[in-house]
Amino acid sequence: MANLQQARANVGVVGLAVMGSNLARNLASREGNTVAIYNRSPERTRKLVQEHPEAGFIAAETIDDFVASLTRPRTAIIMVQAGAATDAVIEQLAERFEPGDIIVDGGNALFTDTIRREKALRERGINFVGVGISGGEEGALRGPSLMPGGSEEAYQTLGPILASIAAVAEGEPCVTHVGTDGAGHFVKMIHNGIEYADMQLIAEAYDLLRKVRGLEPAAIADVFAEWNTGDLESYLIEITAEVLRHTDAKTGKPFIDIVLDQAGSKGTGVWTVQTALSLGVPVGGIAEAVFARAVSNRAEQRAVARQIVKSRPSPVEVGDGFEDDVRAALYASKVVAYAQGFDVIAAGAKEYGWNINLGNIAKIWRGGCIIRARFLNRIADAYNTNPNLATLLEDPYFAKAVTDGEAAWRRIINVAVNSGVPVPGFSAALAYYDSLASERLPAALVQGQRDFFGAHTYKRVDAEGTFHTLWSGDRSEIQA
Ligand code: NBP
Repeated sequence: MANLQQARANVGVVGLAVMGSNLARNLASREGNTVAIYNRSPERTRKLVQEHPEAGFIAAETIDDFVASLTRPRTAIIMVQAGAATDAVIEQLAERFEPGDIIVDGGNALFTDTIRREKALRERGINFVGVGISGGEEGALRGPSLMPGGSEEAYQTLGPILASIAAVAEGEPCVTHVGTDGAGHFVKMIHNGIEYADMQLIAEAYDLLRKVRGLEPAAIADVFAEWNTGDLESYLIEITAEVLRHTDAKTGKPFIDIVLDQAGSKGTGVWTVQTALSLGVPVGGIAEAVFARAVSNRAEQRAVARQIVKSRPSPVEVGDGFEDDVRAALYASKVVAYAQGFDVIAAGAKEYGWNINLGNIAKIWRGGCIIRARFLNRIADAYNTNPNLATLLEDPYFAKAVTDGEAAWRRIINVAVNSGVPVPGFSAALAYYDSLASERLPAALVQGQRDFFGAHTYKRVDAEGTFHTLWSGDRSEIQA
């Protein structure tokens, strides 16, 4: 039974591995918070209390004691492994919580799981909030970007707590109530998809500077450091320079050369693309980034192909403006990848009934998270000026950014193709741009083929209605 005299913590954290313990420390360091902590294995709880006496944690070794230590409405943030572990902890809390209490899942849950959990708990009178947390363990400790979903009622209590721990960008906490039920986890998923694309595009720029221009990693680090003073300024460009400048202590070689060229992933990129596919939103720039990691992991196929392909193109000779061209191609491709990501958010909002302010999403990504960047201010401005943009590329700043870079973008893809350097991200982004900008697409032919073999019908450019041609008959047209 809950002993009300013990209830002193305004928030609790369940799950004290790296993310949970850092988030608990962050919460405890902010004025006004008293933090209860609980972990399935008590050793983790004891260690955290011992190592951080300054936090003044209220430590519990049983879930009953944990629940009893929380003031009402009870607010508990779960930071355990996504999936079955999260369901198990939710149930333990839900059995003990009362109507109006708040269970928060700060793990990387799939948004459809969050929708399901929120509905089930709402029927029991309990608020359930899925919060996307970006920024890794450092962000959890010092200030992450936070993307909460759930009800307005829950946000009344939770909002100030989250604002107290979030990163701050230009004086504003990087948190906003994204939308109801799974909206927060949905937006976090798209954040990660965009992150995949951003990283891949940077990697392609590096590859061109290395293989075509022939620069050494340290010199490329200087190029990225220089780019980080302009429009491309971002955390990812900054750390790229750091990684490229690093030397392996064991061999004395550039660190980049001793790392196996096979990139890992934890699944949020795949979720983004799967979701975009099911919503019918083209996200080629993001999808190619996910596929690029998959190709990198096909070690056996790569080995076979290297044996079969005897001759590879030599790098094309390039002139003085090459670095600038690569920068322009990178920026234009990045704009496309972000435009695609925001398109999925808009489509998700429509499909799931979320009222998402896209400008606010850009704002909360300016600090704390992996894709934090100067240019997110531009995206926020674009959506604040016109919340109904058909595409980010319609905004005058981005339209100009892409058209200004277009010639360089085409030159770079040309050089890459002729030099045999794969640039799936750059190419997919340009193909998307060209598709949007084309007067006519060959989709008309696809539609003709569909009508031919499957009587799928078509529309005409010059008349209302739906039509079918009697392909196996006299080829006259009928109204469908
Ligand atoms: P892990 O994902 O490694 O999970 C370990 C924690 O889950 C431990 O506290 C463990 O308790 C607990 N746990 C497990 Br496993 N099964 C449990 C069960 N059946 N009942 C109760 N507790 C259980 O921890 P993490 O890396 O700190 O990540 C926590 C969450 O945050 C994950 O959902 C992750 O995806 C998400 N996330 C991680 C990052 C990141 O950068 N790492 C960023 C953003 C979000 P034990 O100590 O008793 O085994």
